[in-house]
Amino acid sequence: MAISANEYLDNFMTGLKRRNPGETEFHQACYEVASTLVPYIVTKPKYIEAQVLERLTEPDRVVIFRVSWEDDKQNIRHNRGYRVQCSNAIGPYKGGIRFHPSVTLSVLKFLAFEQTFKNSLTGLPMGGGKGGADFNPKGKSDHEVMRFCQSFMTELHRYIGDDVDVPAGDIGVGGREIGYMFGQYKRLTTRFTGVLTGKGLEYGGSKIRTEATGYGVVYFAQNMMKQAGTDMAGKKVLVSGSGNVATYAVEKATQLGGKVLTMSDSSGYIYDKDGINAEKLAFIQDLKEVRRGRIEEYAKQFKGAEFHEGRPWNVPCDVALPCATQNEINGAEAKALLKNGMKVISEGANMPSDQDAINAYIDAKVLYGPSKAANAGGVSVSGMEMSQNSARLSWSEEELQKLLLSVMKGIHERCVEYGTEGKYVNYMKGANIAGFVKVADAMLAFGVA
Ligand code: NDP
Ligand code: 2IT
Repeated sequence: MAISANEYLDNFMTGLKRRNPGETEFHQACYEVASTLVPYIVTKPKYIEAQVLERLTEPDRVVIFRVSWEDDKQNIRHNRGYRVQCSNAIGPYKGGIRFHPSVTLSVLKFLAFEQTFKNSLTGLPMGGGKGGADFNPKGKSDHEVMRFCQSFMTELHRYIGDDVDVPAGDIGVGGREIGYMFGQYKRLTTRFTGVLTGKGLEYGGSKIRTEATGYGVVYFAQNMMKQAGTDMAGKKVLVSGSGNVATYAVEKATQLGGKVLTMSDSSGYIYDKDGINAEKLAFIQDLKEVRRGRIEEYAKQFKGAEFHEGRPWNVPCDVALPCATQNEINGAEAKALLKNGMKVISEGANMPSDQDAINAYIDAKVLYGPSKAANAGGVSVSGMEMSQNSARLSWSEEELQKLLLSVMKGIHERCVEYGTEGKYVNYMKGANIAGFVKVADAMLAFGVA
């Protein structure tokens, strides 16, 4: 007799937890995918017999290395560096690098796993990987960051390459860090290739890569809202974070007529009842990117704005765009959002909602755009940066804007195709199944590997 979905899921999770003890973020991400995927694959014996899900949750390889560097006072410092190469079934490993003290193997395994599905959903030929270090860039001088990045790349360069594995930015890694790492790669190998994306425009970067993730998050929300017969105009929007993704999500939501009431950092959030317009956003960008200050300064600068400790999810809104980090919305916060009228959530951060929060959105049947679909605009333009580098060309901004819009529309369509349940679109289910099918079919073509 065929195994039931519940039994399969239980066995799968028991085995996964036994093989990966203590890796709670990795367990969480795998459960989120498996809980929607298993009912689908139990009806498709080819995936079960070939153990595709089991193989996909065991990364192709993980590299862990020491990163030694010298601070400005000539103290010797060291951190732990990683690269998790999850799957190259449909293209070279692709995914960001994160520098944050909370980085662990579990965090990077969850991110690499998610990235594999996300990259598949884009329709572009990219596998999934993620890397990083438990380095804290806060309070470090530019020289310290440069020495750290150079040391990190001195080890990492052996494992990456333009047809092998192409890293990019993530939390704590932006244009400055990519520049230092690309420079070191070039020095070590004498090769000028598209080995990293998110590069400066002077040295092979793509137009709109910086904006792409945040814009894409709003485009995904807009696609969901269009399907439901509404739009962004006049909506009250909450954003968390004040980094790369948050900044351009605020910009695009505002351009489309939304009123953004909040942004945040790890110390708290600002609430501006008048809305964060372009001029105020420019202040935030200078504060965070150039002066590397704290968000509280916003409340001192603009009359009527308030600073609060904690997270912004108790502020009433129509649309929520979490753009900071994983597990930044728990079940109680999700319920508060829903009680206060939230109808749309589009995730900029990776796995910002915990499982209780996701269950609450789906039970309430609101429009829920899960991260692997909603934040795929960034890696999509990274894929376009790779194509431009290979062709030794650079495409116009207009062309790239069109491509980003069409990739986000395509992802939305794939989610609708696999996630429609009567009148409701379960975008999480749609994203997980659509992302899986392409990778799984490629794996089947390779036989046992
Ligand atoms: P940045 O480093 O530019 O910004 C991160 C923001 O999140 C900062 O405001 C930071 O606050 C806040 N933050 C980070 N960690 C925490 C925490 N533990 N608690 C509260 N706030 C926190 O990163 P990005 O904007 O690039 O990334 C944000 C999210 O988007 C991440 O989940 C990332 O994986 C995801 N993402 C990024 C993509 C990209 O292209 N960059 C693509 C797709 C997803 P503070 O300044 O205080 O540290
Ligand atoms: O989570 C992500 O998709 C990213 N950090 C971007 C990855 C990339 O390769 O552009």
